[in-house]
Amino acid sequence: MTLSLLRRSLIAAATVAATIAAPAFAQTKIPLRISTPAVPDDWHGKMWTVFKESLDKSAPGEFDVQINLNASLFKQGTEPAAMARGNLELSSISAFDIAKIVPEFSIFTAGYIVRDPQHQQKVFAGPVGKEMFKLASEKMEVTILTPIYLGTRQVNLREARNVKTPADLKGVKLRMPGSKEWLFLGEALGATATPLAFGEVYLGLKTGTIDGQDNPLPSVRAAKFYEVTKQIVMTNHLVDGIFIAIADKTWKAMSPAQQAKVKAAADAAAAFNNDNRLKEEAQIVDFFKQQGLTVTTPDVEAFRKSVQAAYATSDMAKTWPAGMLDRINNTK
Ligand code: KDO
Repeated sequence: MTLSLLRRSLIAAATVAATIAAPAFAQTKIPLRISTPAVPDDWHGKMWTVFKESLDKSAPGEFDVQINLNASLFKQGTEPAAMARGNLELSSISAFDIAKIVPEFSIFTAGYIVRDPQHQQKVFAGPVGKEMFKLASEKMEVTILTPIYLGTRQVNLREARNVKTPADLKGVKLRMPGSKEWLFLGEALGATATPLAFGEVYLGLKTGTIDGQDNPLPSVRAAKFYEVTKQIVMTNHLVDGIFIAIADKTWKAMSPAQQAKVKAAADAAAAFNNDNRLKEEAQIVDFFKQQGLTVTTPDVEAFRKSVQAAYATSDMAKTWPAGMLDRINNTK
């Protein structure tokens, strides 16, 4: 065999070996399936693109981020169960979802406890948040990566009416998401709470199967509920939060470096949502007025008193950790 022939056969043999061995070395991407009821135009829908872009940059080729909006993969509220079963890796779960399994968490579903977005931020970032997130993580097989400000919930009605106090909502079929904690909030506002998934609210308002719904105003805009309603009542009844959570099985299988990158991506997504949502909330009322809606201010103190009394005497409040309400109230 000549020298060049020998070289060529060696190269050929090496190529075959490399081809055979390749699959063993090929890096398998970690799938990160996301499911959320958020609509594409809402900030907590758009934030997942920020999450994906952040990971694609910090960990190229390591993760396969799959974003499913509009509850297209899992129904609203079923995400924690899907995560525990291993069918879903990530979601933004609500305090209401958590409260179903961790009753103590229902303190964050109660109206007029968290005062404003800054208060929420301080509560979640401080010892109260740390304790409560740990409790949720332990009982739910998920890890809470970061809290998100969903916005301050307002009442949005199909037909305009004079609403000053909870008594003025008597008989109003107010759509709420379908869990007992949500329905409690709707009833505490004085309305007849009617369960319905977020994706069905637009049609419900259009056809009149419901008289109204409650949501933060950026979501009222993004989901176009203003097209089928006539009034917004600025009750400010719940400074709402959701939480980017990841299935424990996925989280624990990651290296510390991967965990740090996923956490940083979740923080970037949260910051994007929070900044944009706060900015939009500060000037969105004009948008609704331009759309022909009336925006009214009720007697918020009357709502606060009545809603707080409903919670104080509820069975739900008995599940709140001792002293927790005072600790939240005293967070400045
Ligand atoms: C809703 O169904 O009203 C709600 O605002 C509840 C939240 O917890 C959250 O699920 C949200 O919908 C969706 O993300 C859609 O914006």
